[in-house]
Amino acid sequence: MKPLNTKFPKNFLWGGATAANQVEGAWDVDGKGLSVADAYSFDENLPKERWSDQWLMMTYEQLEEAQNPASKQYYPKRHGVDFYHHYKEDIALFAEMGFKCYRMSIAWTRIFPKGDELEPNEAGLAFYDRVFDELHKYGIEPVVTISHYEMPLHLATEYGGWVNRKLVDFYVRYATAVLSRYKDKVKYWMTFNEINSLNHHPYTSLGVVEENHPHLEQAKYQGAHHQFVASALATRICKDLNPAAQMGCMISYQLLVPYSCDPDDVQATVEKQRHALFFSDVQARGYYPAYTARMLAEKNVVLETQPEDEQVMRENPVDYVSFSYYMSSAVSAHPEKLEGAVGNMLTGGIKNPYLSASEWGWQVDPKGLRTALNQLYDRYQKPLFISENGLGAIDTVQEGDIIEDDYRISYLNDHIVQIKEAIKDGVDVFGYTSWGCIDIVSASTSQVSKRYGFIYVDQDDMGGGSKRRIKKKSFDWYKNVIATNGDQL
Ligand code: BGP
Repeated sequence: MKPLNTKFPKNFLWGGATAANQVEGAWDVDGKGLSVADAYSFDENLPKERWSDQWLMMTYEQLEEAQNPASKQYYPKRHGVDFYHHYKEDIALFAEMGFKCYRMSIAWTRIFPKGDELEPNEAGLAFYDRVFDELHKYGIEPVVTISHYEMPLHLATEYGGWVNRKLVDFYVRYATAVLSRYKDKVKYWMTFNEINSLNHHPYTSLGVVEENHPHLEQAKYQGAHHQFVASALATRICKDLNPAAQMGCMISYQLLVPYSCDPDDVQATVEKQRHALFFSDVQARGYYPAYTARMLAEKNVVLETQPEDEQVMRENPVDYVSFSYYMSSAVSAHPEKLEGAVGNMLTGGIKNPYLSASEWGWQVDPKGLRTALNQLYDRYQKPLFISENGLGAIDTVQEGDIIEDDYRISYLNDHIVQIKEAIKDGVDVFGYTSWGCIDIVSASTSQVSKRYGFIYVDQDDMGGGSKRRIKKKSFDWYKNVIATNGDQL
């Protein structure tokens, strides 16, 4: 029997997380092509409470316009916060906090600008060589997401995105290029970011433009099947190149709780949670779970598969399961009866009256993280990695560059306390990277003003500003958490 463990493991991977399209900027530098994230704007005239509902579905006209180099329309993500030119300074700040790891993604379009080229772009490969070397200079382990909402735009417009089976070949070509190039520099990989988020935004996840798919559910789950096959193939390549490397899957985990003890609410909750975990079920176990047939039949989806798919998936499950955790929400079987209780599109759930919410309506539930860790560990019996957790908030710079983000310290501290509880419960969790360790562009709202970082970046939502980096109060707080390995919370 495992002994009672009351502390974080000695080699616990404390760190922070970003994504290429949200942090790098340099959207058209050194041969990089346009990604779906580069052609993704936001409507700043939407009321603030709807900011999180801005996974805007691009139309083909907008996508065509975005590809026009003379495009005048503003795309916030193209700016990131210029990590591309500031990476040495930023990594030195991560090292000052004592990071053991840094979760990041490789921009597919720096390696294959359009996605269907035969040979990779050397300038792109060389950039990530420099980043990994800089991280290792400080003893920081890279944790790399191969695809994080930034697939080549050309694969969306020319091939229709992941619905097209050709995407498997293009992804495998890209994954092979980076897995072999960095096999001695990267030990921890993830195949796709939040592979289960296609229900929120098929465009950024699958390169699927809604207007072209009268049967959107079919497109989503056919695209997901192709991603499952691609993920299994990448896992096999990863292990062939370096048996010591670890390949993980990554899902968005939102704890769902029944709005009431009404059996209908309970069943609706179990079903919705299961459908979110369907994606990690497939990648962690290597096969379609028993409930798949009913789930797809109810969505009127019939998957097209190749004879070899089942064996490839079964032989190549991932080594670990990682997930993002921000919030929880309640589920009601009869939301129409709950006037005014419905959460925003991103949460999709019903507001839980026992919880507070962030300025973007994300309900804050630290104890839900302990529940999530136990649920996932019981389900998969595989090591877990928390690859995103953070509070998006409006930060204010006072006289003398003082930024008192005590609200962020409270949010993160409360969640880390619950990770420790889960460790006492016997859960094997080996790392935690808080989301947006430096202020970056928000995925759902495209704003920098939804700030997550320990490090403030002087940049506004339209890409203006000095890009100067400023340590917030949470910078030294997190430095101490890491230095004491989570003993002082
Ligand atoms: C997750 C994405 C991250 C990040 C995070 C915060 O879904 O994996 O890329 O964006 O959400 O959300 P947002 O940036 O929309 O505030």
